[in-house]
Amino acid sequence: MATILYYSPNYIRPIVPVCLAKYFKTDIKCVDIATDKENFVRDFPLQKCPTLINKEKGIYLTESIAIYNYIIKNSCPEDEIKNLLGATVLEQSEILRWESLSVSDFCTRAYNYLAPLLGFIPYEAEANSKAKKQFETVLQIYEDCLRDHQFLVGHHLTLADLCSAGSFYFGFKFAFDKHWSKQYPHITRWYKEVTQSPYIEEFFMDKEQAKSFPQPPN
Ligand SMILES: N[C@@H](CCC(=O)N[C@@H](CS)C(=O)NCC(=O)O)C(=O)O
Repeated sequence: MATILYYSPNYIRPIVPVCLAKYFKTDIKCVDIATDKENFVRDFPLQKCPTLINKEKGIYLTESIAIYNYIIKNSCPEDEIKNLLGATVLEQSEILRWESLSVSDFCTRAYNYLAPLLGFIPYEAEANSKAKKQFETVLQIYEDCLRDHQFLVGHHLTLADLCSAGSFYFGFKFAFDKHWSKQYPHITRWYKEVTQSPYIEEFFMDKEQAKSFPQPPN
């Protein structure tokens, strides 16, 4: 029985785990939840992606960070594991910090601000203005770090960058236009560089930046 990594093309958190499973040529089978809904819903009552399962081997994982850890530690040589996950306790902790920020507060705040502008959920002016400020706070944390550093942790690409770039994808696809990039030049420079890395370039190579930022409904 193959190990299954459940994803959906509609969700961002599974983007990089799927890329890594492919990049490392693992035998993990990437399955779109829409094609295996019954098993997915039965095995994963939270119904969130990504998830990883192999009942025969006793593998049952939810939560992106756990799945990143499993894929990387099982799939690449020791020196590459150190590069991606950190060589020292401090590096490992800093990488985990960005992983967690990017799959939790970043995603939540991006959704709260952008989803009403994109018509995914109802728009309410006061709530959206508050959501905008909250999202800008997390964006500024990235911009400030990347103003002084090429990558989020240390001097080379780590999982902090890959995981964070995955979370930025919907923003760049639906909202972060050229005007936005002028406000956030360091995030934009970093995003271009990280999404061209061999680990994830296959997914990102044909993806274009948003042409305009969505505006509140009239
Ligand atoms: N804490 C989980 C969150 C997973 C999550 O919320 N995934 C989204 C896709 S990016 C999802 O499955 N959403 C479906 C839903 O909320 O119904 C993780 O880090 O993996």
